[in-house]
Parts: sequence; C-alpha cells; structure tokens
Amino acid sequence: MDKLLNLLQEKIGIAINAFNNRDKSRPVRIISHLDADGIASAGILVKAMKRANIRYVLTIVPQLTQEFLEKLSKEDYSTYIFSDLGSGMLQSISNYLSDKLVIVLDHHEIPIKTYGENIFLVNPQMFSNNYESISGAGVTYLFVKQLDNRNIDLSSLAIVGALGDIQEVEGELRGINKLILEEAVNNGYMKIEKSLKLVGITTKYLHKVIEQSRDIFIEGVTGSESGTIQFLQEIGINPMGENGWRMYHELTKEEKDRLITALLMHKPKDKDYKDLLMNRYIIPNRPLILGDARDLATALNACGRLGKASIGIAACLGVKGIEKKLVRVIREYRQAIVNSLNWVKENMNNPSSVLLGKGYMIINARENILSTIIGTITSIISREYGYEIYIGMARNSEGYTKISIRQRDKKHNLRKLIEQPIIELGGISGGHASAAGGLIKSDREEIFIKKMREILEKIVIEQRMEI
Ligand SMILES: [Mn+2]
Repeated sequence: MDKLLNLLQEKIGIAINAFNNRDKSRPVRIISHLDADGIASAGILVKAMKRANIRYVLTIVPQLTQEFLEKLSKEDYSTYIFSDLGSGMLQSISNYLSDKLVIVLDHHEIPIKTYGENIFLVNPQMFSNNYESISGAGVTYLFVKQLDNRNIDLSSLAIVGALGDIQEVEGELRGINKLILEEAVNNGYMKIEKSLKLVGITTKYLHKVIEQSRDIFIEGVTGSESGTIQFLQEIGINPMGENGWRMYHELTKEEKDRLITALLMHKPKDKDYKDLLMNRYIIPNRPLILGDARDLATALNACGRLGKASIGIAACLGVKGIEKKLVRVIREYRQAIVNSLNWVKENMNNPSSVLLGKGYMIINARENILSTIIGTITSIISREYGYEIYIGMARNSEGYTKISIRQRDKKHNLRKLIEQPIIELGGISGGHASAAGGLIKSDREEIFIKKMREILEKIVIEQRMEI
C-alpha cells in the first residue's frame, strides 16, 4: 500500500464525516479551477453529486481572490467544496468563510500551517512535496470514491486531470496516479494503448506524418510521398480508406501494431524506443475526442480559458452530441493563440506594448490578449526569442491584470522574483520556480513594470559581475 494514499484517505475520512453531517437543507457550493485538472475535478464532483441526489451550485474561476471569497461569504450556502485550488488562500478562506463547512480538495502549495477548524483540507503537500504523485482531480476522485464506491467509474477523469497538469514522468504516470490508473484499467473504465509519438499524429494524414517525421529516417520513405505510400502498402496498410486518406487513429489494432513494429525496425540508433512511443489512455465507449484522455485534457483546458467551462463539464460527463461544440472550442482556442502571438510580433517595435530590456522582455498586452491565455503565450514566446526572462501581462474584465513570468534557462526562482513587487502592490502571487504568476489591480501596471525593471536590471548587472 502507498503511504501517501493512506494518509490522504485518513484526511478524506474526516472530511466525509463532516460532509455527511452538513446542513442538508441547502445546495453544496462548488468552486473549481479553470484549467484541465480543475474542470476534470468539477466534472467528478458534479457526477458524484448527481448520483447522490445532492443539489449543487458550481463556479469555475481562474484563481481565488479576496473579492470572490467576500462574495461567497455573503451567499446563503453552508457547505463549500474547493477543488484544484484553495490551499494558497487558506488564510482568506478562514477569514471569510469562518461560519461555513469548507472542504478543500487540492494539490497546490500550502503557505500556512494553521487555519480555521471549519476547514477540512485534503492535499498531498501536507505530507510530501512530490508533485507528480497526484492531481487535483485525483484528490477529488479519492474523496468521491470514499463517499460512494460507485464513483469508481470517475477514475478516468482523475487521469485526465493528471495529464492536464503534465504529471507523467518519462512517459509514465507514477505514485497515486499509477494506482488510480490501475484501478481504472482493472474495472474497465480505461484502456492503455501504445501509440506512435510522432508530430502531427492526431491532426495529419498517416502517410504525411511518416513522410515528414524527423524522429524516424527510412531510406526512400522519409521525404517521399510515393515512397511512404509504397512502404505502407508493403506492410499491409492501405493509406487510403473509404473516405479518402486515413489517419493513424483510423487504423485497426493489428495495423497499428504492424506499423509500430515496422517503424521500430527502422529507428535511428540514437533514438530510444521511448522516443517513438507514448501511452494513450482510452476511455472506452466514447467518441474519439472524448475518449482519449490526453486529447480531452487539451480540450478541457481550451474550454476553461475561453470561458466555456460548461462545455468542458459536459464533455467530462460524456454528454451525447457535445463533440461538435468541443471541436469548435478547440479551433477557437488555437485561433486565439495564433492571434495573440501575431499581436506580440506586430508590437515588437512598440515599447508601450513590448518592452525589450537587457536580457528581458515585458509584454504588456492590456486588452489585446486574454488574461486566461497570457501564461501560455508567455511560455511560447520564451522559447522563440533569446532573452533570459519574459513577463506577460493581460487584463481581465474585472479591473485586474494577470502577470506571468517565464525564463529561458532554469536559472532563477521566478516565484520569489515576482513575489515582493506583487505583494507590495497589494496583489497575489503564486506558482513555482520555473513558471510563476500573479494578479494586480490594472491601474498598478506601470508601477509594477517600473519595480520589475529595477529588479531585472540588477540581476543582469550581478550576472555581468559574476563573469
Ligand atoms: Mn491541478
């Protein structure tokens, strides 16, 4: 048995005891995070509440703020569940929701040790700082399973959350994630398939993927369309189907196996078998996009960031006919990313939007980039240009500016770097050493940039002195 799992189950037992003794005259108030893990967590809770005939009211938020907690405190509910968030705001939750029953199902860092006795925290960080062992959806799943063993069918959503939070290590899930995966597989709620890990495998025709792949090299095949078609035919795979060119996912299991074997025979010596294959986590009896846990995680993320979390929740529950809407959201999300990147490029010579300093870039997008995707944009930009530190800023509709910070190399502790200036401006900050962020009032953008520049300029000088 897993020790961390035992410790979590103990905490869950106490939380469930309190939950079962709650004021049942009012609905349960659920608040979850807007990323894939948060939406998967919400999906798990929604399904479990429906199953238990418990009324609930759900809100998905980008982060917890003082204002939002104050609003919650004025609502007429008595039981609150926070999933995939809450640990960072325990102090404020203690202050605002002191007369409520509060359950926090989370895996983020816990900055304080003492908090209100009305708060039941379930978080692996109470016992271990191993990030890859379990996701927010995983913690939420353990909770609902202990509430009612029929909820074991929600194990697949715990895996969706883990994939959304990129918890695979060298292509495998570990720790409690692995135990949940085994539980899902053993009970028929998930299947693991080996899949080719080639660029474009889910979006391009099979023969094009093989022809253009840089991970394999086959004489006469790589770079040649006719050579690739011949190669596929020789191993007994028709690249054409009834509806035209086929995609990898349209192959039968036998065809996939044959293709993988043939490609592995031709793999370059410096490539590992792991470089060519990855695990696909399949949720059986679902249409394609809802049935591949990795794709579903990507789709949930897009839903959350575009303010369409309800489509994501429906997708988690496998609601019939939701695929089309989901595909549309993914397309819209991709377009938003492209438009945002273009905006940054177009404003490279406009210092009031893109400030280029010595070794750093500050993107002040204001309303031109969604605050929910500025983190993703800053990450992409940080891989494209040669600067050391990147800061992205974008406004939300409530008068706040979301700040994201990224770096080229793992040189600095970014969370510590932005903590001080953000707190000085009355904002909130979080994240970790390699990627961090925060939230400030939009009217403080200019002061923040000034403070940040002072800090960044100093870092550059210090580095020069090191040399
Ligand atoms: Mn999470």
